[in-house]
Amino acid sequence: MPKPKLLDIPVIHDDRGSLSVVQWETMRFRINRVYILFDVRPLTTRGSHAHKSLEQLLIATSGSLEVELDDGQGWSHTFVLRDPSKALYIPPGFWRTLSSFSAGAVCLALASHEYDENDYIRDYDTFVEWKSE
Ligand code: T46
Repeated sequence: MPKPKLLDIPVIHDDRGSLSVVQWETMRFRINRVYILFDVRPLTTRGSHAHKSLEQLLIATSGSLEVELDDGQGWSHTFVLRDPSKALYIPPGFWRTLSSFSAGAVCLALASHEYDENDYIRDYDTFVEWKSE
């Protein structure tokens, strides 16, 4: 089973600034959807769900946020995203909680599938039960 991982995104620096590139060698899946979280209110928590099949990369393109991942079987870890040259890979089957968004934080999400509410598990007890099946 794939594990969550903070991946390095190649960055090209020159005297005009920096350009980070996500391409196939960074990806672990084909992108079918891109969405952006922005204008997040202070102290807001987002996520609080798991996906059955969806794989994603999350990148803080501006500001910072925390992403807590929980496998429903005793493992959890909080990743801090604050660098556009890092992408958090989230495999299927992890409960995610996004919090501590800084003012002006922008989170880019690259997703393996189109939006499908049937892929979400939004109740934690149901998630733990699903993981133990
Ligand atoms: C995830 C975290 C990191 C759509 O209609 N299309 C979309 O592509 C998405 C992502 C959402 N929606 C609708 C569904 C809800 O009515 O937008 C509303 C807010 O979605 P949600 O409450 O799921 O947003 P977050 O920020 O809690 O979660 C999102 C993603 O849904 C989720 O896959 O992993 O960001």
